[in-house]
Amino acid sequence: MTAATTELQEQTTPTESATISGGHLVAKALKAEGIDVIFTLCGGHIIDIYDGCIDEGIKVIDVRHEQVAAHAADGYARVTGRPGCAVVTAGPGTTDAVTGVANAFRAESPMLLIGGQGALNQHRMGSLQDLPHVDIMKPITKFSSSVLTTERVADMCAMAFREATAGAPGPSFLEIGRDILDAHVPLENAVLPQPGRYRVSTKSIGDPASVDRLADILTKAEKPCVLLGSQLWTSRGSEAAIEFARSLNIPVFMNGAARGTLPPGDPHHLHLTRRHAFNNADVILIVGTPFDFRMGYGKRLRQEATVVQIDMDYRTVGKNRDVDLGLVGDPGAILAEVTKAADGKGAGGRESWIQSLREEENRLKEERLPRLMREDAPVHPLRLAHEINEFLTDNTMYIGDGGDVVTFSGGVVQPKGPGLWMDPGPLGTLGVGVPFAMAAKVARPDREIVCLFGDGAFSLTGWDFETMVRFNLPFIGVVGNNSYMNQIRYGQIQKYGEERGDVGNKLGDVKYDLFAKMLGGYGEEVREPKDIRPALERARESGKPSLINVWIDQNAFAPGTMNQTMYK
Ligand SMILES: Cc1ncc(C[n+]2csc(CCOP(=O)(O)OP(=O)(O)O)c2C)c(N)n1
Ligand SMILES: [Mg+2]
Repeated sequence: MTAATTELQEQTTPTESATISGGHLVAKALKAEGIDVIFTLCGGHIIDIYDGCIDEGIKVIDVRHEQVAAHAADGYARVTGRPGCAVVTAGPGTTDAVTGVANAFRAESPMLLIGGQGALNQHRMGSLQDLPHVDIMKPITKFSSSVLTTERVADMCAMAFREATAGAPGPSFLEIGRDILDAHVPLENAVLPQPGRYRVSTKSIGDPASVDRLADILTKAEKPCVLLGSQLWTSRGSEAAIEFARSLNIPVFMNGAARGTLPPGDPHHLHLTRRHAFNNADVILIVGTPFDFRMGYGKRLRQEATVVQIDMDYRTVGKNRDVDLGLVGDPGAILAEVTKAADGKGAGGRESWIQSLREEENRLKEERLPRLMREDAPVHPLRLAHEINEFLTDNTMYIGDGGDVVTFSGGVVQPKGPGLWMDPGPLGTLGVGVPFAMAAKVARPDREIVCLFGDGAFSLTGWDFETMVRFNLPFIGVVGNNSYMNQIRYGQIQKYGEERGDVGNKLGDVKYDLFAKMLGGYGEEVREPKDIRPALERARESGKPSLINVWIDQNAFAPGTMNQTMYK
């Protein structure tokens, strides 16, 4: 045998090829999306994903309830603009996460929930924690599927992310069996979609003719107004919206995640006069928010007004209310395009309209001021909201999680910039506060987080305050404590009278400040309005997760609650 043949033989001798497990393929797929943290509660089915996360440098935040993991993934998506990911075990782990996924579904927030499942060779045999997860998740996701081979784990994750992020975003669900995660396959057999190459931007401006028509409608309008909704933030269209409002000289109202697009004090920022504007405008532009209950299903708009709707989802446009023009696409991109199309067409002559709204706004503010400044104890919820509003900095994210106490705050608290407001969205889920604070602080450690809780809402997911302590995630929590589920109690009193009003809604007089201290955080109790601000300052200085327990008036009910038709 010559030296040459020996060398050839050595080259062709099969060497052991590199292998990779399903759990590690999950981690690679998350990395490809730029995801740097997962929220999870452990279970034997899913531990190989953790092992993969170690290799890929993905942080594992383990929480105390899967609902929290799912809400945190939703919150992470809202803050970062990248999809969030929660990993939960089979059976109860997955069902516990249902509420978080449902919330993301109604809020159009892109997240991936990965749930465990028994091994394929025990399919339908009654393995531990076996449930039809995919069927359970189907109605509350954009995409819900099992993963049936280890080779395609990353490919299926890419598919799930494509569905979650394209068009109007939303959650995806993947069920991955224990054996699929554990098995090792040759690396070259694994399908590994490359970062940035398996999905594309759907930032479209829709029909260009509609853009021109909208520019035309707006330049000719005498009394136009625009409502910016949550999709504006989803599409990161804040700058486009500001430019649009200024160059077309249009008064702006904001709701949901779009709050803060224009800061308070901006000449085009309006807040209290929305109903007045909707009753009097000649053109009403609705951007990225559906005609749902928050909009009176579209019925609270002046009948004669020209109504235009922009939305990422074609199914939302014209739903519940006819529109004169609808545009489907990316709200930010469309507003930028409309601004361009309107350039030079002139948009003057509406000073008196804006002036009249401003005067009405000031009148309503003046009228409300004494209520914001009330000195009574227990504290009036409006005074609490006012103190919080005064406390916010340009870099404070405000999160609301509760019933009436949060409804009160909606009229008072004004975030100082885009992306600084979080609420559950149209599912109205209590319990998002701690998980949203967790996600926001993990994603943006430089940012201050203030979260206002109802005492009822806090109780749902409050144990994860401990997770905030364990991971050193400081935030300033305020519990508006009325020892009731007051928003519901109000309706019961109205319907059944005082004596029957307290059934099923009375809570204990819980000292949440002590709860915070017990778990290693900062806590204080406040009874007098004048003590709120100093307590907030001390919580800020503590640098710890904190809860300020503020005893508030049990008999103050929010006008929003009083107006709800279900109680009329
Ligand atoms: C998960 C969930 N359960 C129940 C409800 C119904 N609900 C709406 S407001 C409310 C009361 C909330 O009480 P609290 O947080 O203490 O706020 P308060 O109204 O007392 O200010 C309830 C139970 C809900 N929205 N979400
Ligand atoms: Mg309460």
